[in-house]
Amino acid sequence: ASRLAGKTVLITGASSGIGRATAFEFANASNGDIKLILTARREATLVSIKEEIEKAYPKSKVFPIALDVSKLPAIDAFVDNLPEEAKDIDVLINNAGMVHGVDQVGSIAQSDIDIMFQTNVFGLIALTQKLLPLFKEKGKGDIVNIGSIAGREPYPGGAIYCATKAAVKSFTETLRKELIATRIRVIEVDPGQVETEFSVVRFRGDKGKADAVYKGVEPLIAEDIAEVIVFAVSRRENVVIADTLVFPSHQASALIMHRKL
Ligand code: NDP
Ligand code: 8X3
Repeated sequence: ASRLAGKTVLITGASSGIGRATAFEFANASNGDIKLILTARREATLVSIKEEIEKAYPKSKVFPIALDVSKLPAIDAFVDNLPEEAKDIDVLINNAGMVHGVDQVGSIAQSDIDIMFQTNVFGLIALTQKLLPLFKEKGKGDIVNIGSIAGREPYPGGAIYCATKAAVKSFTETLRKELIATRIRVIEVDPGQVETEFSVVRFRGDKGKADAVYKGVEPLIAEDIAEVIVFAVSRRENVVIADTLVFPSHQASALIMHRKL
């Protein structure tokens, strides 16, 4: 049987991009023998993903539940009110994240700073803290945090986003060290360039600007990262894929890209 058999997986930011693809990849890799709790702000989108997954994998059970991770009190309520059959979470995928703008220091709107930190850092920390007692009680569990090349190599125009991802990296490494005596695995996956709604959100819906990011390059697709996440979670219990940096072949750092124009 698959190492994923019967697991309950909670994915944040499952309405789009990497989170959505990860939901499908878990269903696929477990041959549907899985429970998926899918969260994001867009509940209707989650409901249609649930329908699609349960149709393709009739054994699977998907719980689409609205959660805005930037609203910290909502995180407590969300976990406390999980349906009984979804409470016993084995895997937490902290994927929800976003960027706003390319403004340089001195002209970054405070509201953008707040929303990036609240979503990418405070939400991730709060949800992790909320689920940790459960994992400790079970003596095992997987926590997968989605960082970024941006957390390793900050770039002009990315001060806040890069700082949020550096914070994720630091938090993740601390957690792994603190949990050394347990079977709780702390895993970080750092993508390079992936074409999702990420750039559309960065440029506040300006599709032209978002498309320009991927002009002349072949970015990763969300499924590429989903495969890495599911690979890491489906290793033997004693194997921790601690840290992974994933680029498309044209990319070698945050800013070094080979563009065919
Ligand atoms: P998408 O914009 O396609 O997906 C982001 C997801 O996060 C959506 O499902 C969105 O759902 C959710 N989200 C955003 N804000 C919130 C919130 N406040 N509460 C709950 N959910 C939220 O982008 P990606 O799939 O690319 O991004 C996923 C992760 O990957 C992010 O952490 C991002 O930083 C990281 N990443 C992306 C890279 C890329 O190049 N694309 C590279 C490196 C890292 P909804 O809007 O419904 O709430
Ligand atoms: C997203 C990658 O380089 O656009 O995390 O910040 S980058």
